[in-house]
Amino acid sequence: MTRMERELHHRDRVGVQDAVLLENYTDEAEFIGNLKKRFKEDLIYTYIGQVLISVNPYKELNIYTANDIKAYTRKHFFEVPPHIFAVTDTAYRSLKEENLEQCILISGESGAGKTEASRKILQYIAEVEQNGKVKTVKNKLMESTFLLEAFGNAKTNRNDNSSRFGKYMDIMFNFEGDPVAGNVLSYLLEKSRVIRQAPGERNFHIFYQLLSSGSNETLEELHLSHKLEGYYYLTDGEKGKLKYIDDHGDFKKVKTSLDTLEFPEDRQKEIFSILAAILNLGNINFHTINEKLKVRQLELLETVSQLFGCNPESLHNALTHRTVETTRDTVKTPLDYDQATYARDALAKAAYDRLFSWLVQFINRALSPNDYRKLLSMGILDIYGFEIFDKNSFEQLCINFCNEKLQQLFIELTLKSEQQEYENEGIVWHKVDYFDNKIICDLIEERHKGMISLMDEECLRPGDSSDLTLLAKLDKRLDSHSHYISHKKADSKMQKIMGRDEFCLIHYAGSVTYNIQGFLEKNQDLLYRDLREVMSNSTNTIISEIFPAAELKSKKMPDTAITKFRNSLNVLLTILTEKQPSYIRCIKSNDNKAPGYFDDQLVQHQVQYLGLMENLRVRRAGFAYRRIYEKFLNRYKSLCKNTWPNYRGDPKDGVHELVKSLGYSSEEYGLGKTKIFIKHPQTLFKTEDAFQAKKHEIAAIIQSKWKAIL
Ligand code: AD9
Ligand code: MG
Repeated sequence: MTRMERELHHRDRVGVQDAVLLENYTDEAEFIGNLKKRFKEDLIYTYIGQVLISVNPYKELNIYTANDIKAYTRKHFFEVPPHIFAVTDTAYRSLKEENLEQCILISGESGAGKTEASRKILQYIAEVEQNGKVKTVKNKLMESTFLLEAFGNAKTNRNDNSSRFGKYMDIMFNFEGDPVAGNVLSYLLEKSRVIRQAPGERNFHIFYQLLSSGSNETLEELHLSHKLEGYYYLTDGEKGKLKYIDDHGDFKKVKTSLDTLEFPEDRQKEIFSILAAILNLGNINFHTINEKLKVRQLELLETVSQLFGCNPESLHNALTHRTVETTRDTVKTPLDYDQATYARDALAKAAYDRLFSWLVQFINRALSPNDYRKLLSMGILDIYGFEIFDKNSFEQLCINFCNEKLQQLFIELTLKSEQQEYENEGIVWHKVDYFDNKIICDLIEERHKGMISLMDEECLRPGDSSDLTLLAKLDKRLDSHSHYISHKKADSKMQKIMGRDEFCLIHYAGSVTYNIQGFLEKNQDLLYRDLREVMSNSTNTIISEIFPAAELKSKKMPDTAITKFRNSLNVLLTILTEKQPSYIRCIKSNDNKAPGYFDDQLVQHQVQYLGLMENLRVRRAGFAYRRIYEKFLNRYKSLCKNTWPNYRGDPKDGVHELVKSLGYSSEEYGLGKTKIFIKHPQTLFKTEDAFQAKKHEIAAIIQSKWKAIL
């Protein structure tokens, strides 16, 4: 059976592997029907050209074995069924053979399968080249992702293992193509989770792992007990243990990771001590004695101080007072109950957030290259997906803004660049319209006018600024923007569900209503100087490192949280645009984590906002496949007597000869400056089939000749 016949034979049952092959390619229902058909057969991967679509199966599939890895190694992209290994292998070959730096960009909403996808990529890289020398680096890469997930992931109402930080991991290869080093950049950890969780959600995994698995002795040393309900910072959300999360087993894995990454034993102790300090700190309360605010549980204060490695009196003082420096002198003012509670929580958040950054730095040292010869890198971007909860806050705005920026990058790199390539190569084609979400990115980040500027202005304004004055400002200044809906501007139906302290943004992925409460505080991200000072004198070496004394001397106002985030995102985008991108678009199959269930409506929504139909139209309107002349000629030269066995002229002319003899019609292909463009994949398949037949023919001839000689 030829490839074409096989293709047709299977099509009824398993759909088409590349949506470019769909007859009614503009028909969304047919596109989704194809995904569904494949999903029902456990075929979760489908292409749009080079872009991989992955639909979360919510069950373990037996498709990631060592044999599968072998099956995808050194294969042409279109010769094997769609798979994340095919994308990884193609990127890896391009890095190794063409010396091009790569990045793999994984997008999709929360729970769609991004983190799982990034693990599979790493698995492939770790196994594809078996070289004993680099085994330790590979182990370290795998272990570091596990460790970061323990500290940076949590159960949310969307995903039991939701990434609460953005992660960009560079894997660096030497000239032989072996992974020899790595580097991780982390983005904005959702630190408010340390002190509070929404109903049904959990704090970061590591707290539960520590409590459920440390031996009694270790827990005693850390002044902890197994009882989750004993900790104020753990009681807001999901109560107790979850059957389907193995905290006990995971803790052992965390220990293994720490050992593999060579965290010294005393550093490990310090890490756990900080975690224990945070849990105990959350239980501290305040009361007033003789009109003075004091910590209610002095014994607990002793414990926390011991765990943080700081002086109890100083900590007591710093939790209940604030020193303000004016131009002339310093004034120490007592805090009221709310301010002290705020200070306590701010300390817990800062300690955890800075500990996380410290871990990333330590991991980077463990993964750093041994020598400084030129290395090529492959970056994997796995960030938190687009989120819509019943109640959305500052954190969701940051996460969704990040997703807007990535969608913008996708548009830049695939839709715009596709046009650019035709222009560069001098190929005629018809432009396709698509929704460009730049308008929403601008609404958020435009200098002086966008939300970020307005938020920062309100944070820095002395006097009576509050969340509500910020909301009033946003409502007034952004009133005319088509993607900003204030309570006043909303229609009557929407007004009923929208609070007066809310605003709504029409994101590329859907409308999200944000509650303004806490925006200013979270953006300002203030930790009183007194607490930073106490921490900087700590005997816990990690604590004194992450609260450096030098920070206290700086007179410069630190950037706000969202400004820091925007700046680091823009740096990331610059890094990404300099690399060869591959795209994985993850789709969530249903909202209930149900294995094998395909919710048509939910998928349709994602197909729409991910712009997959536009992606497909652009792909079809243009040319589905393109190849550099030399490569095309090299592979198929045996199919034409004028180019076989060697063609000595200009490769472009050779390709022209070749396609003429193959009988390509003139609308079927275009000859650019450096590449041949082929309109329909079927044409290339036919050529590939002819090539395979020819190969066998040639092999048979050679074999019979050998036989004759022998
Ligand atoms: V978030 O934005 O970090 O909240 P992700 O990262 O997109 O989200 P994740 O990869 O964590 O989602 O996937 C969620 C769950 O779906 C996993 O815990 C698995 O149970 C399940 N999943 C995802 N991809 C696969 C897969 N290829 N095979 C089997 C999968 N299960
Ligand atoms: Mg994730």
